[in-house]
Amino acid sequence: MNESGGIESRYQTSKALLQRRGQGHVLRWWDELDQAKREALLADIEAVPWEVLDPLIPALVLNPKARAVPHDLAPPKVYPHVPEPSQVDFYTDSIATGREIIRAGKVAALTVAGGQGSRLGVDGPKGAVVVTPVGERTLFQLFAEALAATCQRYDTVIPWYIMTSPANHGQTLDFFRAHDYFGLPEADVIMFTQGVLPAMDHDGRLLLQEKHRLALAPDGHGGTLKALVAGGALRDMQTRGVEVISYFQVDNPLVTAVDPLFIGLHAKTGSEMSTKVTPKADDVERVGNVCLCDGRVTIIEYSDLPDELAHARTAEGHRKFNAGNLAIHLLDVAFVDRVIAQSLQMPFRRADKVVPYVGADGSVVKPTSPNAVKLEAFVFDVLPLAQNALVFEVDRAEEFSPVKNATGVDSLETSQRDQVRRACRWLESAGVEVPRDGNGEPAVTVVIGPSFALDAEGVRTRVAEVPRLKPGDAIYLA
Ligand code: UD2
Repeated sequence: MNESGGIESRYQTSKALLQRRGQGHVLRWWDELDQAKREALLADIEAVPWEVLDPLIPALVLNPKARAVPHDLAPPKVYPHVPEPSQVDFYTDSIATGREIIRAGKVAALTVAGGQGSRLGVDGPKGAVVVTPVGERTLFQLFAEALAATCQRYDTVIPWYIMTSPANHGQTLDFFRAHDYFGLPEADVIMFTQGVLPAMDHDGRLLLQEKHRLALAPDGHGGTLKALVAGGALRDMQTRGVEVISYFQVDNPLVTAVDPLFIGLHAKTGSEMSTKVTPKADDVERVGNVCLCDGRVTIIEYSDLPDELAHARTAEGHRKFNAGNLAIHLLDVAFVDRVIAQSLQMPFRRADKVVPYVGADGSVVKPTSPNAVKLEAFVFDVLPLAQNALVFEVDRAEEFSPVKNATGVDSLETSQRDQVRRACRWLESAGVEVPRDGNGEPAVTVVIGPSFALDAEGVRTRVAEVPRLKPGDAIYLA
């Protein structure tokens, strides 16, 4: 069959498939498209996972029902940040176990970086945004420095898997190449792309972002597991002997990328998937709520938790659902393999978004209010399937200050403030005098890069290299 015959039969197949679904409008500009654009549009149409999408359109787009919140929610068992006296030995043993696991090369790092940094107003990969108030460090470089320092500390290799989306994969790859992978071996930085789903209008009709392109969106960080398998990354982990994945989001510069205590607790309790939490800042903080439902660790996103539960108090007057999800997880490779092998259909959620689209007259419409539905899966939805899921509480000031919004909460400003606060706490714990203002805030802008120290302990071993600090100093310790 010649080329045009090939594309003609593909066109007829797609046309029939679309018309059966009331989506014939997707091909309305076909006659004016050149060969390359026809090819591109057919490729988009043929890549749509209709077996996933078909049931979701009526369920989530046409007749959306409020997600049923389990009625029998209870707070989870939480391993405290500071061990109870009876737990001290267990924690000490766990740190040693975690270090052995890291040293044995059984840990991989995984960063989910496929989201569209729309809230930050960033064009391009969020990981390429400079987030330190001094030292010009991007998120990706901070993680790269942390992984390099961890590999050096434990004399091991920690492969780093980075999930991108089709929209930012090329830019992410170019960014790492331009920076020579920040000194990491290129073979140990493995990028893989997550799946996409078409955006739709409220009538379930697929939107075109251009006359020859569907409006496509990443399928949520829940797409990580399927993408790990589909792209061969999980197989690569198994080939390397990796047993546990240290999962974190691209937006949190304070994260401990590879945490021996967390890994040790996870291993010693036989957990298949573990998650870090911190006490919520307020009843309705925009984080997931880690709960128990039918005895299974479950995360209920803030947007799905009824107000009466968000404001619920215990008999002692404490917030009942207080374990805020930090999106810092550990997943056993064997668990991911089992879940995907069971071809688990991740539950999808509806997200109402503003999506530009090609209007009836062929021009691009840029709505000012949500006009479209995107469908995304959440990785934490597999937590209930994990045996012995462990919930570990950490100190927010030490591990969590994401850069999500242009201003306000979880912004560049709050994250830079928290980077400096943490650095100054670490310096003072090492006996360094830190000038502070009348409010007790640091009067210096100091950030401690992972290549200088990964924690307060690391600062104590290098305190001789810290210059005397004067008010107004701006120093990045590298
Ligand atoms: C997430 C959690 C929230 C809390 C918070 C901590 C969800 C739904 N909510 O809120 O409970 O833990 O983080 O900061 O997880 N991403 C992809 N591909 C996608 C979508 C997202 O890689 O298709 C990445 C994205 O790059 C970002 C992270 O996932 O690093 C979270 O993205 P989000 O904006 O969906 O979730 P957020 O930040 O509202």
